[in-house]
Amino acid sequence: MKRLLQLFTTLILVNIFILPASESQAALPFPKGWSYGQTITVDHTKVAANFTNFVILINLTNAILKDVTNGGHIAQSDGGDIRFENSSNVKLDHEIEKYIATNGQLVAWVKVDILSSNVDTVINMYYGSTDPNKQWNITNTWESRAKMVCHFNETLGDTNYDSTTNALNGTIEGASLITTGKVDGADYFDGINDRVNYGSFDYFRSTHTIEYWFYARTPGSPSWQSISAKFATASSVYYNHRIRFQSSSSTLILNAGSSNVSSSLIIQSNTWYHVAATRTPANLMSFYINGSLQGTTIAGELYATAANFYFADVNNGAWFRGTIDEARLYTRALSAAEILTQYNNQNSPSTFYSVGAEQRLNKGTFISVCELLHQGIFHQLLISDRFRFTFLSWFKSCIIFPL
Ligand SMILES: [Ca+2]
Ligand SMILES: [Ca+2]
Repeated sequence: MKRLLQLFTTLILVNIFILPASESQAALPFPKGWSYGQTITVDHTKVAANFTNFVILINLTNAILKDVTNGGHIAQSDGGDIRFENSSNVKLDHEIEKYIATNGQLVAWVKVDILSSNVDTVINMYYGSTDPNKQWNITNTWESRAKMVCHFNETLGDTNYDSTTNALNGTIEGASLITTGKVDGADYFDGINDRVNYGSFDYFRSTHTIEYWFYARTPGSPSWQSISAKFATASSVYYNHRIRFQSSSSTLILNAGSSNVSSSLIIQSNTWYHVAATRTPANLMSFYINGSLQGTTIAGELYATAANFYFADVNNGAWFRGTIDEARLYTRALSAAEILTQYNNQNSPSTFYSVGAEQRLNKGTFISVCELLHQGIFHQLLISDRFRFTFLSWFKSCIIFPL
């Protein structure tokens, strides 16, 4: 043993050499185990206020985001190794709405811990990991006051699934699942007898926000179309909630009990619009289209009702002809700035952020600090400039560093 240590000591630093780095320098602070990454830089001019835990849409298609079996760099065929971090290496929760391994399409919702309206916010997307765990965390992506987040991304079945823990799923009654929505797929309604039924939940009589995208189709009949509605049983109240498209006057109208607000914006057919209605604790209703306030009113008195909430119908009439996508319901009133920022992001993801060139993990420049030939086996203790230590017991000609 003494002889061995002597030999070991003698050989320390005798033969220092530097192995060439196999990849170019990478500026990204890679988490351990991930090999590829890109920066995503949010344009602060598209962000209307400073936010915490703001969920942004990332919508990318890039051949490098195919999975490895299709020639790309994603390790898992469902995109499970895709990981988002802020610039301080704090993991960000996200939901993958869609990932196609064969063409590299990614639709993801990422909860950004700090989103600034003063400076651009940089988040990092990593992939190509040997970690078998799924990196997404769907339920943590959405805040507790989000009571329904339906992406309308289903391609089979008769259910629109809610991504929140509230599980407020919609039952599709006749509507068609189509692949061309505002964000990924959507539901198409024929204006005759198609709808989605969410049951008789009771969120409209207190503080809330409802928001979604819609696309009215020609011909514009019937002339009064309910895009979203919950009927009220008291005849003097009419609707606990309704957003209706009046195709004859190209307006959108929000009903809350006996109160209503009309859009100032002209609503065209065959065009996507984002609509949002909020109710504050003081019962102030605000009505937004494309992030722009259309008007306000004080909500009329509403009564408990067992009527169901529908998209595209109210009480078996005034059917909506068109498409609905990305619907959400919150038990808080989103601010005007939040609604505008969501609109900016979802309406044009590619101008909301810019994506940097792919970076590959720099596995470091390795320096052999200790070498030892013992019983015919060549040993090395190595240090890399990334401060990771590796001990190799291998033949010199076979030095490879799969960090
Ligand atoms: Ca969708
Ligand atoms: Ca039908």
